[in-house]
Amino acid sequence: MNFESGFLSRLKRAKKFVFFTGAGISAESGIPTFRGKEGIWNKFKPEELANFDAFIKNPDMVWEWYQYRRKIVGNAAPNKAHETIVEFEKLYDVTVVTQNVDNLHRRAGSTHVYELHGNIEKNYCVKCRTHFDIPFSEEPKGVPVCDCGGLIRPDVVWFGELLPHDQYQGAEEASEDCDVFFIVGTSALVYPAAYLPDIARRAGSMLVEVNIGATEISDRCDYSFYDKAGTVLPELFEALAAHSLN
Ligand code: BJW
Ligand code: ZN
Repeated sequence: MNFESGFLSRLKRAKKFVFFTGAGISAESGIPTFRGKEGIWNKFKPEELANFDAFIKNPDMVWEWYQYRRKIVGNAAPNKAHETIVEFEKLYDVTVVTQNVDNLHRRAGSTHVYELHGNIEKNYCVKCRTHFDIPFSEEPKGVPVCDCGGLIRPDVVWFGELLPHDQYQGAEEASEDCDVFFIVGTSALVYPAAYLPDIARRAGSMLVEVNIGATEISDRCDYSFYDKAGTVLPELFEALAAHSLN
């Protein structure tokens, strides 16, 4: 991939990077995205599964769906895109803001990660809020139940639920104070996460999109690179290392 010299010079001079990521960055790890041709929501309807009412109405079915995804995530490993973001951390002040629940950024070694939509490795009781670690290797038959009688749910954010305040606040602050804001593998359709690129842009940051195709946000980006994140990010990192300022 060819990167303009002016673009590389701007990156080279920058200090603070935010990587705002979505399901597409984990696609090359074998984790399906939500929307689009290969998305899991072609097979399962979000309104039936990703909200609290659906869970209360049919907890076993929703748990079964998460068990299916827990298994995929448990068998997945970070890919080149996650790993390259860790490489960037050696040269820049990097904050990762992810909508993903798969924990792959931390597993790759990123140290500064905000998780806007929770973490599928964690669970809590809807009644007493006790947290439970249920290893991926465990496969409860039907929805697990707490000692207090409450149902145990995955610690993820469903439609109509608030994002974890500390995570969103941290993400907002990082977006307001960065030089370069990368948007990697997200359709940028889900709010309030999708406000962050505009917050960064208004604060003067350069927006750089990496996606296999154009999205909602493409028109507002300074640069868009249309290929797999596991291809673009390592190539960009290499080009940057080879680029000298004049
Ligand atoms: C690749 C690739 C490769 C593929 N390389 N790229 C306006 C303002 C504010 C809120 C709203 C609003 N309008 C509506 C709302 C409400 C709602 C919302 O946003 N709805 C929209 C759908 C319209 N938002 C909410 O309900 C949120 N809460 C909230 O607003 O609280 C306030 C409130 C409270 C009470 C009442 C009312 C308001 C919560 C949102 C929670 C989202 N949760 C999910 C599920 C998480 C749990 C789980 O995993 O099961 O989060 S939904 C799902 O979408 C998941 C994702 O994180 C999120 C974003 O998806 P993402 O990551 O963008 O994936 P895809 O599949 O859409 O895109 C993948 C991309 O990758 C594609 O572009 C591909 O091309 C690309 N790609 N391979 C590079 N190799
Ligand atoms: Zn309980």
